Amino acid sequence: MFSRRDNLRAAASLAGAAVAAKAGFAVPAASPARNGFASPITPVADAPFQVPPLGYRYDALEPYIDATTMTIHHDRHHGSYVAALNGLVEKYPELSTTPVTALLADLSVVPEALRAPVRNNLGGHWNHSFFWALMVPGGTKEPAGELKSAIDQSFGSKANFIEKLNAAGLGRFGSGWAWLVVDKNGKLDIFSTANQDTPLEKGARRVVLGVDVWEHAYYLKYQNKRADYLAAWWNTVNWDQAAANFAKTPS
Ligand code: MN3
Repeated sequence: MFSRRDNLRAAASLAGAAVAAKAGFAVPAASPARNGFASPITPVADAPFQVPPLGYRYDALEPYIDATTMTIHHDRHHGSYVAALNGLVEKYPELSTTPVTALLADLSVVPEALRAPVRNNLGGHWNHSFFWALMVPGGTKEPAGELKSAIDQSFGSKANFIEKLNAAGLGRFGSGWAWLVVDKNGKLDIFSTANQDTPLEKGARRVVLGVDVWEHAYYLKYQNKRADYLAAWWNTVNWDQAAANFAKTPS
């Protein structure tokens, strides 16, 4: 799938992204050549919405998440949300000028006829952009600093926390996500959202961690065994990114 040149390019971008992720910087804007793939959805250079690059290779999360799943998930699923958003901008220009998080926190400002597609596609874009940045090859093993203390205080231990978040993901009937957030009272909370609904809509002050439990995130490798996918997924978590999400000043 990759030429040698693409592999070298991907390796170089991986090194840069790892440094950026460690420092808690946002993932840079998409460059389709950078990941060395031909996307089925042709990116438009000046389109208002772009799929952010993974920051690591498609096979970098193996054996936990396979390269084919990552490729389809990132390029096609996320790509389709972005393509739909760029189409929606023509009908609703404010979509490209209003901060994404503000719109998702209060979808009532979106004209009613466009609210469902904005909820689904802007939610899908935000959720997946968050998700790619939350994973890193090899994981970073352990929460650190204030996030570790907060998890221990709220859930007793990291193991108990993981059990509760997995239960939220397993309990989601159909498609959705499981989240760790800082709620409006400043407390850690775990819940699940359906479809591409975001935790922002539920009033989360900060979103710390989240996992995609749509079948498209795991079916090729794990089939119907969502529990096995969830157990494996923890090996990919970038706890440094989660800690940065936790520490972020509320906007
Ligand atoms: Mn997904």
